[in-house]
Amino acid sequence: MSKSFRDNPVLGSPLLNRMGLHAVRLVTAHALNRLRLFTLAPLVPAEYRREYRRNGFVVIENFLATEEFAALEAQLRDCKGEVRECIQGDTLTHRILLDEDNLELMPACRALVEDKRYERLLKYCAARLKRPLYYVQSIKNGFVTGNSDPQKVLHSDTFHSSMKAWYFIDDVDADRGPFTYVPGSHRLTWKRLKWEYRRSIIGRDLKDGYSEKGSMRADPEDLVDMDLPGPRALMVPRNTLVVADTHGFHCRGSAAPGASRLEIWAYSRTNPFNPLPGLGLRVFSRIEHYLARKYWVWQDERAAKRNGQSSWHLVPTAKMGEKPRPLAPDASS
Ligand SMILES: O=C(O)CCC(=O)C(=O)O
Ligand SMILES: [Fe+2]
Repeated sequence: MSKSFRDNPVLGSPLLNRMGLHAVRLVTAHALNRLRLFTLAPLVPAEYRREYRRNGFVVIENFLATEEFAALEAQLRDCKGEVRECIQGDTLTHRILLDEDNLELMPACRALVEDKRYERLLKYCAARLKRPLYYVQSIKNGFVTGNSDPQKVLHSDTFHSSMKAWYFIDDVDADRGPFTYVPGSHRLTWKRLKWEYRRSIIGRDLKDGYSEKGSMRADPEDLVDMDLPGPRALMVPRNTLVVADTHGFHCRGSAAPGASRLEIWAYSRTNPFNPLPGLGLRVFSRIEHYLARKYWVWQDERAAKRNGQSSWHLVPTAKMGEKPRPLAPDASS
């Protein structure tokens, strides 16, 4: 769904936003999300629904039995499949799309994504019945020389609810950039609505690189303005599942250079103006995977013509488990 104030002259119009365009989009999207969540309530036990509605995230430790976790970990430490890399500041993200071919190569991953508890919780939190996209993901902090990682600044991904989930294979302590969330910041309170309204009027002129594209950054004063508590870093042991509504303010915590985090990452975003949760047909996922791969190849070809590399470029599979090399002496400056 279109969200950029800068690139969309209608959504970015100061006049229309002064008249309430952004605010109306927010209120409508939130009301319809509540309706879809209500429809999907039977999928998930009441305690998780309450936690998600109250905080905007759910944390489940010891998600898999010890032997299941061990099998999954062994498979992920020796990953198969095509790895794509994205460089953001000094941080690398490596991802393997878990489509049918890769699930065939990694049956322990299939066992997780077909685990009904996992699938139903993610679908409920996404308020959508279509399967989320699943990836093996490794976040490698300070593996390259660059500016700071933009994911480490507190932000809301978009104006409406969307679901992301992390099933951690590594212990996530303070050094490994723990997922960090402002509890309750997914709710559309009157103060949040006023903050969003004011921001939307100047949205297209904001210059932090993200807010103007519709992913609002928030600093500590903004949180005070919205009566929100401080961010909570979710330092959790391996074998923990975290599911979050990334409309709420969140970021990746700061990390020690060279620290990495391995996880199964899932993502689902819906049309926020659709009142229905849709269908869960597998064929939709197959089409989505096919289109994603085509898109990446098209981006590779375009980048090659400029003698560059696409933002999600291919790297050898062995890079997934790679340890950091010593950085250049100026890397930390
Ligand atoms: O990796 C993380 O902990 C959070 C990154 C983030 O902001 C996102 O995936 O939307
Ligand atoms: Fe985010």
